[in-house]
Amino acid sequence: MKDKFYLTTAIAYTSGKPHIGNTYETILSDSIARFKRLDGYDVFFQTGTDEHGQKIEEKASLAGKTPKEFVDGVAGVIKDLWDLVDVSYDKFIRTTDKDHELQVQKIFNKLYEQGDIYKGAYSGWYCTPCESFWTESQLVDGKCPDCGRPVKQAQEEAYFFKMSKYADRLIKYYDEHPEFILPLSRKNEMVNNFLNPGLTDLCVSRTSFKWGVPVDFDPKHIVYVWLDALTNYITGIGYDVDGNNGDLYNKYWPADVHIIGKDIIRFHTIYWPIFLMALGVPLPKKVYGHGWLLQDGGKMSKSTGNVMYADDLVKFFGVDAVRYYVLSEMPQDNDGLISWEAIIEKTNAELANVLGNLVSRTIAMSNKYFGGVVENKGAVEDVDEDLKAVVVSAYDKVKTAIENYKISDAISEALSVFRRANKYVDETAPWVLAKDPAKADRLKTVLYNLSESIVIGLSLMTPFIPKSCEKALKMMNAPIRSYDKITEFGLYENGTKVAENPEILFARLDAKVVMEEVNKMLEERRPKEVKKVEEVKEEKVSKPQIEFDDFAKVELKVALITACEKVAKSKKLLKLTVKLGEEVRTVVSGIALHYEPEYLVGKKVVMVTNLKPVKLCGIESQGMIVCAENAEEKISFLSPEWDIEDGSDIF
Ligand code: ME8
Repeated sequence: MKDKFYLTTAIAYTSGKPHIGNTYETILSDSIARFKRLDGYDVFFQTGTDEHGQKIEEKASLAGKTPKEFVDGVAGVIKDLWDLVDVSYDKFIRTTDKDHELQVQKIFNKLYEQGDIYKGAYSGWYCTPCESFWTESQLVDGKCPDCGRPVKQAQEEAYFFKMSKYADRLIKYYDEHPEFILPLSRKNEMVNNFLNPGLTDLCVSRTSFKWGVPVDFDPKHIVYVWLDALTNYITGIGYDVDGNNGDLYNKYWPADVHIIGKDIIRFHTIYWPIFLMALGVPLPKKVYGHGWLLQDGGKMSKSTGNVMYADDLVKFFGVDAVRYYVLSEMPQDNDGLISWEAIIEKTNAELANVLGNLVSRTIAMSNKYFGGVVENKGAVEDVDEDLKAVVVSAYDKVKTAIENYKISDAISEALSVFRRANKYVDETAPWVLAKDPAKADRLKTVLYNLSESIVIGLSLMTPFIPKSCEKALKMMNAPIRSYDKITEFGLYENGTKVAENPEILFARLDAKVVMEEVNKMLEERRPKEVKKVEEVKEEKVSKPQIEFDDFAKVELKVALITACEKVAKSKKLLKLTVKLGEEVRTVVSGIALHYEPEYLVGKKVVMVTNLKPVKLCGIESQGMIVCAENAEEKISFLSPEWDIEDGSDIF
């Protein structure tokens, strides 16, 4: 019987369209799933969407939709995107699936009944008209930061999970399973920063919003989104709290690996195992926290601008060039970089020049010299042995790299087959052999060895770039090589006829031409151009020096723009709603000639928060958005370089 392999991705938030970083994770998981299937495992691959919570409730309301309408739309977008990049999942779970929601309620009940969850109180400063809790530091002059009215000390009931009860068991589990957390450095981080200082009980219910799974015996409480989301890994395959588990669960649990990003390792290696221990369910075998795909050196986030999306990239480069780039550029335990230029360079250097070129010239030579028929005429030379040695040893190297979650190494091992074969073309110089009729058999053997190397190389590349490999194997007129025979050389059927008119697998890209198109697309999405100002600008005079204390009077914070509209009576003004942590304010800003309102929603900007409020066109502006202006009077707001929380101080 085949060994089973159950792998999962994190489930994506349905707060908006996933960027290429989120998409990387599903491509990464997909390439592992595909390799394992080819390697003889009985694989189950689950992905899906995380659809509850306050943020999604807010986004839906901003979009004028019910939360369910909103998440249905975004889940559809996510599914389409995963399909576009050829993610071969077996199950797509949504946390709004009824069977999942039911199990979440039952899990909460069970944990409550056995005493792991208890009812307690959450205390803080309460503003009655706003129905909001604030911490001491959030108050402005001791008053509600939203409406400025007095606040009072209040307590609100909430449910808590007894995390500390399980801390020792978890540390023991880590020690007994050194392979549980990958990369290893993360384990120490979890132990030193969270477990050793002692776990505090976790608040596992909320009453401040409605969009979630209600606690069934106390429905004004909504189950904490992480408790809801994490359980997808078992509910998706048919876990049942009452013991009526489905066949998939019985077969596939525990998961062999949860693949997630580095930012959510704590939830997966502390909360999740503890919830499972409390439920009496075996723990997953491994949690792999991959690095981040960074754009222009900064973290990519749905809420900051300038984000790359897989569908745009696919439009320019095709799906496999995108898969290939992200997989080969991400190291195992570090972050990776992505840019349009780097994708062009890599596609040309590796996919076009090494892989595509070998396939096309080998097929072209077979057609030119032998009417497309490939035959092995034996008579092995040293150079053939050398080629074979590299080709037949590639599988073990790819496999070892995959098993250690070193996917970029696995790709470069697979590519090494094509590199070696290209070198073999130079070494054997088929065009010279072709000139001498006495060397026809040798030329046949050379082309056979190349064809066989190509089939093995394509079979190893299939998990990473499946469609192109399928296409190329068709051109070679050969099936994918089964992995249990992939270390043998010489199975390419003698007398096979290759395609007469092979397609170009990866066309060489002209960076200048592609970048012009890319910039045109990006420019169209950017805010409106401001007309160039013809008159010469007054020379700017530097301002006089100030003391630090003068500067310190200005309070600057990171603000998230949650809504934006034109001010009816003005051409220049936009009315923005901004969020500063728990606080929400209205700001009127003179940037309407430079930005479309829709473009600004979701952006994080720098805001002066202690300017005296002023009324502009009848609207009270409670702060100022800071902008930069160039010599042509083009204006740009300023954003943090990575996705720092709104409300953060700037100094
Ligand atoms: O975290 N590069 O969802 P999410 C690589 N719903 N990976 C990235 C990334 C980047 N730039 N940005 C994000 C959530 N990710 C939760 C998960 S699981 C029970 C709940 C990764 O849509 C991120 O680390 O914000 C996460 O693993 C995945 O994308 C989905 O992120």
